[in-house]
Amino acid sequence: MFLWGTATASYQIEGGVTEGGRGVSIWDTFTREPGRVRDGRTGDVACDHYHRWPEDVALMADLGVNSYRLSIAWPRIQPEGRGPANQAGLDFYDRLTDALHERGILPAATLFHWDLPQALEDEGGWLNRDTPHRFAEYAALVADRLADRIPMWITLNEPFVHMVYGHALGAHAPGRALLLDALPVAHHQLLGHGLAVRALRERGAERVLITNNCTPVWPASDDPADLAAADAYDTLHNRLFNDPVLLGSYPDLSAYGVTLDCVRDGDLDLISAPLDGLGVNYYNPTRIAAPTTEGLPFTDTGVTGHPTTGFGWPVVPDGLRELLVGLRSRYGDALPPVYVTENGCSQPDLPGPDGVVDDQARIAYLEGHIDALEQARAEGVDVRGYYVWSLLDNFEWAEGFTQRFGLVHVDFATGKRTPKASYHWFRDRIATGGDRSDDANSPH
Ligand code: PNW
Repeated sequence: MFLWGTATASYQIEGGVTEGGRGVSIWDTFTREPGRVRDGRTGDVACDHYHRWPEDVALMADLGVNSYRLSIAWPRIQPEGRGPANQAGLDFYDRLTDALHERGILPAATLFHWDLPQALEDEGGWLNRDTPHRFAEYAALVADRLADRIPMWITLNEPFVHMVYGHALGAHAPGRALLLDALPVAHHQLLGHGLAVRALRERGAERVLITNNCTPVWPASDDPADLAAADAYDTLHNRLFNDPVLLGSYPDLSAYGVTLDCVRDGDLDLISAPLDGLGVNYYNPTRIAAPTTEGLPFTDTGVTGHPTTGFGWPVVPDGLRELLVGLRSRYGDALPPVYVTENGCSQPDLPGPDGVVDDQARIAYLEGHIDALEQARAEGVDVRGYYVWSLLDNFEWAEGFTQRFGLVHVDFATGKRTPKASYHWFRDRIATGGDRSDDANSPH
């Protein structure tokens, strides 16, 4: 069964940050620091999904999706990042899981979508080699309760973005600006992934994945300096996170004057344990030229000549086909089935006078990308799922509530949900072209 779904993340939708015994996460801390988030906004309430989840499950049931990618908030399970499970936290996800099953929606749970318990950050966070072990302990607690009913697990969401935005540039929590000194955050997240895979397997988890943010890299020209820069960018963005998981080795970084000193014997064996799928988040391609600033081996020139989203990101549907076909040719038989675990766009969608949100640009975006995915499948890539980012307009990290990615409009003053035109479009697409059972690809 091909999985058609929507994706969200705990801190972006839940709110209820002091309820059910939840501890403090790095995003609670970060959003309270002046100047970090647009308009000084926080995820304290967000979409109030912590209280309104039955309504959100009903929205998904009406949409006709057969899967939902949610994330579990680590500080709800271990408020201090270690120790026994907080039962109230597990109870929340337990109820949600059962409600999804009642509506025929398979839960796909991400264990880490960037909301680290603050107590662990205080001990160095992902710069500390102990954190991967804490992560595996947390994964075990969640799996002990839910592995019998959650058929698909994603260890990490976009370790690249968490490393770069959170630790190299400081635009996301925890707000560290270490530039290339952030590299241990890559390895420690991946080690955490490997240890969590083992913990999940020991508890009978059915399907286990990691989700990487991937981008096709376009050199700005055929000039050897531009080609070398594009190769460097591809190495840091894509290969640094896919190679160790799929091939059991890191790409060579020595040309950029950096080494991963924190890798120890046995780490890569854990990190490369076989997976049931690779989660891929795709938003846009990247155009790269020779470096113009000291310290970085490339310059991101921006892709021009395409429509742009509300975020200003270029809309290049064929980039998804290029990415998927490229993964297949780079990794060959080492590439497990692929799930597109996020794809979507922000638009400044507001209800018209009639209350309708007529987001034609999102419909065009989704249609183009789903067509590109079908094309990649026709070219032989084993793709088994597609999740729209996002079900709901939500807290878009450093941009606060200014970037709306939802199929469903949320009025953040009242919490009111209004399905957009794209919601109705996606429902029709799933109902007609979508929910094909193709037995050759069925995991059961
Ligand atoms: C992803 N970039 O983040 C995340 O998984 C989501 O939580 C987020 O809401 C969504 O994409 C939209 O931004 C990204 O700048 C953040 O390349 C930044 C980038 C890519 C993905």
